[in-house]
Amino acid sequence: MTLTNIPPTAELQAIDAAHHMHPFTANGALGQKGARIITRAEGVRLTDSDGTELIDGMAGLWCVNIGYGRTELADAAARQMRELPYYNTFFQTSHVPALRLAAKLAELAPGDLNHVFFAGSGSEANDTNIRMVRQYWALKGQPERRVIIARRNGYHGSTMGGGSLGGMAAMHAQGGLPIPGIVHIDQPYWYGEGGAITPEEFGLARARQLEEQILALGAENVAAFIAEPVQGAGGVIIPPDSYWPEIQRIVDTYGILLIADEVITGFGRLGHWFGSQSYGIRPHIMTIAKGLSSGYQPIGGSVVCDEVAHTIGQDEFNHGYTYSGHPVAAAVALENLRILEEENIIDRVRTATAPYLAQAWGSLADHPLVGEAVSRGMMASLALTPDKAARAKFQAEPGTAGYICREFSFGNNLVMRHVGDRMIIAPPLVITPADIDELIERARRTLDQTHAHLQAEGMLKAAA
Ligand code: PXG
Repeated sequence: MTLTNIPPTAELQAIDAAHHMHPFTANGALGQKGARIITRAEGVRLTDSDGTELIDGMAGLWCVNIGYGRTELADAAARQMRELPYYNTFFQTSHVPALRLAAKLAELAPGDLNHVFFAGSGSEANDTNIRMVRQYWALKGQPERRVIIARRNGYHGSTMGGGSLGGMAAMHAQGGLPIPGIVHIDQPYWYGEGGAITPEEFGLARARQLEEQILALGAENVAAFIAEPVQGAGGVIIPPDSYWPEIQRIVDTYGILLIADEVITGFGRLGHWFGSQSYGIRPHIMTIAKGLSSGYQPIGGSVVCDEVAHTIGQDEFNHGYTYSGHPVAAAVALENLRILEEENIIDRVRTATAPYLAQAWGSLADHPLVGEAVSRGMMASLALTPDKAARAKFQAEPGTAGYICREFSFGNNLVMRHVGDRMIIAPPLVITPADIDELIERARRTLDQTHAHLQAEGMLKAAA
């Protein structure tokens, strides 16, 4: 079935500009330019209102893990809407999709992460986490353990809580963030911040900032540490191998809770069900969203270990959302998990697709504009640079070259994002080697065009 009678693009853009406020957007400027309007999608490809087809290198917003067009999920939603479109899980009631999804997640999650508190999004789930870890310590008789340590350039959502946990300076600059009781340490970004030391030394040094921060605050005041196994929105920052084992040692030593924000890294993106498994870490809580439903329905949650869940269960936890465990979203998530499992999509990522992507994406490192080209699972990034050997930044304001590159990429019908001057992709997990070849071909053409443009404009200059 297709949607028919879509008005001309200019008309849609005018309506959009007049009434629709876009997230993370200067809406005035977008209104002048006009948004690209996506009308359909199938597999790894999007179609816009002009009928142009694009490769979606970002899986929507890091979420469409099983790809577009899986009608089984539409059928699951329709079935559930007919049977029970909504009911809540407050006030001593439950329903079948939510309890089944909680049980399925307990089965898939590592260790004793056997309990799920549902939310409508990753941001909401992280807000839940802030309240849950503080309530946990209060119930343990240590109410002064309130501080949550997070990281600069981490991303944990856009609510007051999520945006505060995140370490995005541009977000903190607006609206009074961060809320009290959250402190940030530096990120394990060797390429950008590692200077002359080796990645392994740098990974240890950045992990030890956690220990220094715990000691500075007093361990008796620290509730938890939260981090993404691999930073996504921060630019696909892959930590050195030394980083996570040292973090695990530190949280174990000081008995603080570890929250792994798996919103992007969950559900196969790193070749295991969860990124924590890829890195061998043992979180007490995992934040989930995005790939849980492959983005077909908005749903997120906190997957919680026995100790924390049993403690929280000793008293009323005064927290929850109208749509916690929404039956339609839960039914769609269950169908998504069935497809991921039965079609061995995650095994294929680990054994075939991710190695193929690593090799193909890695080949871009020979480009004169590329300082590094790295990947982990189905997340990949490259650094644009005016001087490869020096890992130099551009003289132009950060993000200028990245934005130019992004514009060429869209022109080549490839959705590739920029974060500052890093270019990033995280395609659907079902992308084939042939699609990857096409993606890389478009990315290389994009880099050539960007390089020529920067050269012509005299912008291939390193910052002093
Ligand atoms: N944690 C992580 C690790 C995320 O990546 C969230 C929490 C928040 O999830 P919700 O569902 O509330 O959006 C995210 C979301 C970007 C971008 O620019 C990334 C996200 C959201 C919007 C934009 O890469 N990640």
